[in-house]
Amino acid sequence: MSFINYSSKEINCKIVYYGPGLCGKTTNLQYIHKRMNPHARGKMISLATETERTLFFDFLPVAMGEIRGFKTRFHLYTVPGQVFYDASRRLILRGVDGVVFCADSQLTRMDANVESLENLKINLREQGYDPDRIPMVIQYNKRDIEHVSSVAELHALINYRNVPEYEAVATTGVGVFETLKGVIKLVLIDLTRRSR
Ligand SMILES: Nc1nc2c(ncn2[C@@H]2O[C@H](COP(=O)(O)OP(=O)(O)OP(=O)(O)O)[C@@H](O)[C@H]2O)c(=O)[nH]1
Ligand SMILES: [Mg+2]
Repeated sequence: MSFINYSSKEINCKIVYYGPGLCGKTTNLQYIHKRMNPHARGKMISLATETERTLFFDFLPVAMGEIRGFKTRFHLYTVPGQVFYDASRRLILRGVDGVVFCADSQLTRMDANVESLENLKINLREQGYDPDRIPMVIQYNKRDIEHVSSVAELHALINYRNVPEYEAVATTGVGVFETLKGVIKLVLIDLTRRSR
């Protein structure tokens, strides 16, 4: 739930990167952390296993300038994609304002993408959200790999809401900030609509 503090003139929003294991969620945050002005971002916190799989979450706070005199801060989280960490995913979704669904473009990961999307819908509903209305963008990551599905195929498989979609190579940063800006835009539109 976005938090507006009128006395300190701050808006805080929570964005969650969701998607199957190894699709590149943590890599997105690492790239944002690396490329953002240190004044505009806080520390990145990663709770990972020894093999770098996300164990609980990654967290990165970023500042995005002012809107009508209010400082805007976005708290970026990733969930652990591995199927058995579902309780953690549910917890991390609490209070979410916007979702980046990160899909793995590799042909071998299509079932995992669909499974993760279904899991997202279930967990959003459980938290009282309508999965068809929450601000969301989709990222088709790993476009640099050889055996990938076409964007049209991915769109047909995943993007049933026809939300903004971005091709990405998170390791080199292609599409990473476009994705972030896309979800922030939707979150702010939603915030304006709700506070009217
Ligand atoms: N070739 C290629 N590799 C990528 C890309 N994005 C991420 N990777 C690699 O994929 C692996 C998994 O990336 P992570 O960011 O840890 O994946 P994750 O979604 O956070 O995985 P979990 O924490 O287990 O859910 C790492 O070795 C990354 O370097 C990409 O666009 N292209
Ligand atoms: Mg991770």
